[in-house]
Amino acid sequence: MSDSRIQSIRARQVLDSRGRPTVEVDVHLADGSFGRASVPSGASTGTHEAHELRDGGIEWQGRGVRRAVANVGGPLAAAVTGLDALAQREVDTRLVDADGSPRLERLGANAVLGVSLAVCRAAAARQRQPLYARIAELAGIAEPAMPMPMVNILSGGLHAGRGMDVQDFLVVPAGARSIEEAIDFAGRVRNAAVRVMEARGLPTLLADEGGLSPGLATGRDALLLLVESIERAGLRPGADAVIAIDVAATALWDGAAGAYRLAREGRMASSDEMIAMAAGWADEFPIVSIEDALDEEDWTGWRRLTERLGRRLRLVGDDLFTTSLDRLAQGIAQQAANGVLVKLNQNGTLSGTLDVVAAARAAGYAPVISARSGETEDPFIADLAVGTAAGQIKIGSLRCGERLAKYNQLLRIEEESRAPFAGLA
Ligand code: 2PG
Ligand code: MG
Repeated sequence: MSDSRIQSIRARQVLDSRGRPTVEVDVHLADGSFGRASVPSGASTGTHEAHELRDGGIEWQGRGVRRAVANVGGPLAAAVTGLDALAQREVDTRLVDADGSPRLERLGANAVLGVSLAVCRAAAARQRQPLYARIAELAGIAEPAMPMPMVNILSGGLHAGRGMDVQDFLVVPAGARSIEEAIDFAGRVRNAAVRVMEARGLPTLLADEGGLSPGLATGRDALLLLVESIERAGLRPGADAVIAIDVAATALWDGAAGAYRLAREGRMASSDEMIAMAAGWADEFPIVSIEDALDEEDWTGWRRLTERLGRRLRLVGDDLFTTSLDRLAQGIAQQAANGVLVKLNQNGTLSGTLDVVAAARAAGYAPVISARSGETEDPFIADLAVGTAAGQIKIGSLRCGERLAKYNQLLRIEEESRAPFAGLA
């Protein structure tokens, strides 16, 4: 036991994929084992997410994380130095208690999460275990499994200068039999989309997650383009490849107007009209999952949406649940949604995140492990998806080093582990 004690913790400010500061943490154990982790950051964020502590002021346009870094080296290190790194839950509880606020406002969820993840890596190193195996142990998962990726092809919303109202159109390589084949299928679709867009004179510049942003006026237009791209890739829509959507509707909600603003379409939509739009897409296209079809506080709408489409589609709550046990429990009680997006930094600790995955599973809500639009080269979520056998992962497009770091880690895990490929459950 004594060798796995946490001996030292230090943090630094590094940059994420948007060139914005974020927290990186190094943890050393008494036996010399080492773990490092860095923290992602969202753009389309939910109100109830754990708090990202930023410095304000002039430097780094107010986005510096020097205070979070100082909190790691100060109060957080003081709270957990000397603890056994193998006792992840105790470590996480002490971190949360050291902060003492409900959403980690005081010391920052970015500070807390960095320590939580780096401790897990150090513990895995100490046990000479792959990270996914360590996570599986913590999650009580006997059989880790490779997740089905949903891969961003077309971007809009806050990830692409609001060039389209809907944030993400993703391809799910449903017919693939391995991660490798899934990535191949998705890459073919992405390249076909480039060819289709070039032929139409549409711009093919990259959005924040490496997707393409054709700036089309309606969701239907984007779906037509995506289906055409699947066909051009030599794949069968509905069989080899199906479609997922993240509407990110919280970013469309106009509180003053009491309606959703579809700016590119030039109209406002009520909650029922948003539901009708989603139902229309699902009737016409091979869609398997829709995330955040409605605003984070539109509970009545979410209940109606789930009643209407919940038997046909995965209805995933991102801003709705913010990887919070309380919010998820509220959703389960109201039968709102039937899937939950899982983002470590919305929650703030690894243990807290594992609790959300477990609660989702117990209620029949599908967990989807997700990256943020602002990421680092840390591939932690690849191991998280395998270790929890979550079934699905959302990383972004097949571009940009911070995305590829995760896809590449999945390829490595597929090679070295015997974890079966989940397929599309
Ligand atoms: C989302 C994520 C990832 P962000 O909305 O699901 O695509 O975006 O990190 O900006 O919240
Ligand atoms: Mg989302």
